[in-house]
Amino acid sequence: MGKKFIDVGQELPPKIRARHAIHEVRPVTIKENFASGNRSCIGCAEVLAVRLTCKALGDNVIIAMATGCMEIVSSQLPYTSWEVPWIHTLFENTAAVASGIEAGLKAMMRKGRIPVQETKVVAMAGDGGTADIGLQALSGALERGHNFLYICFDNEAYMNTGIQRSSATPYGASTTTSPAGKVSIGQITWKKDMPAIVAAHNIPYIATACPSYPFDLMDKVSKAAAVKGPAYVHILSVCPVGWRSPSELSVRIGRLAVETGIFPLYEIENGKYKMSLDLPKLKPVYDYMRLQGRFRHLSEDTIKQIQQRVAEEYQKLVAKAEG
Ligand SMILES: Cc1ncc(C[n+]2csc(CCOP(=O)(O)OP(=O)(O)O)c2C)c(N)n1
Ligand SMILES: [Mg+2]
Repeated sequence: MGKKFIDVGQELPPKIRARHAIHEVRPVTIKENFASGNRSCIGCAEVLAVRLTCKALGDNVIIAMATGCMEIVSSQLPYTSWEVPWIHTLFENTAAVASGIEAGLKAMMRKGRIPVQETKVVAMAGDGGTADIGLQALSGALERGHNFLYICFDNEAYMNTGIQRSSATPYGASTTTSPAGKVSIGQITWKKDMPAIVAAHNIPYIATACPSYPFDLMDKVSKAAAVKGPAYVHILSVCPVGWRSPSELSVRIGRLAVETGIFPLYEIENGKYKMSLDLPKLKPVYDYMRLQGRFRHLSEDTIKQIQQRVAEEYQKLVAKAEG
């Protein structure tokens, strides 16, 4: 609960007023709005990301969620993990549904049918739902300038349907539809740069995050939710099943993704890039890749090629932040 969620003319309970006074910037709720007892896999970093996200969002939200792992694990009838209003959407229309909810709320407030309030509409989807099938709905919603937050939980493949590649799967990763073997190294395309695509829409706020850096993640979600207009947060979510990694290493692997420069943490605020961490020297990508079975087959040469690309992309990003 925080400033941005306060209803106009509505008196807050004293406890929340006190908390609000302390947390001017990051009004994180202590309540769990994503309940435990869901069906996520052991070591799932995505469910951790959703939990942290919900803490940062507070109570006054409406969530539209695409089909994908998080919807599957949280909404098996007759149970639900959601303590806030939540609607399941299709793969292709999450951002369109969020747009409709936001426009509907606005119209109802204008007509005096509901009190004026700052309910935040949040769309959530996986990498398949964002970078592939839901891309046009997302682009449309960003371009129309809806007041909503879109969060991509990126586990780098279509995981709930059996580890099929998406356009966010990294180069060289073996998946069931890009299997490594005699004729292929696995995924032969480079990961689609979703934050850059979103940045091309010139929206006020974009950030990347990872649950291995929980406070950074919550700060960014909280900041994004406070934006008046479209905001986008892209969250890398380690998937031990799909990445063939030990479940107890998910947090460490997420940290390595950041420390190697493979998944840099940064923000773009009104067009201005800002790196979230000062990393004087990147760790070798091998440190990250060796812990994951999906890269096990890669040759030294391919890893070198990936290392070079990662270093180049990271430098480009740092140059944008410095420029
Ligand atoms: C148009 C359409 N195609 C295919 C499916 C089947 N489907 C449901 S979820 C899913 C994969 C989701 O991948 P992603 O968005 O990355 O989420 P994850 O499961 O990895 O969390 C697929 C292919 C569908 N529901 N709708
Ligand atoms: Mg996915």
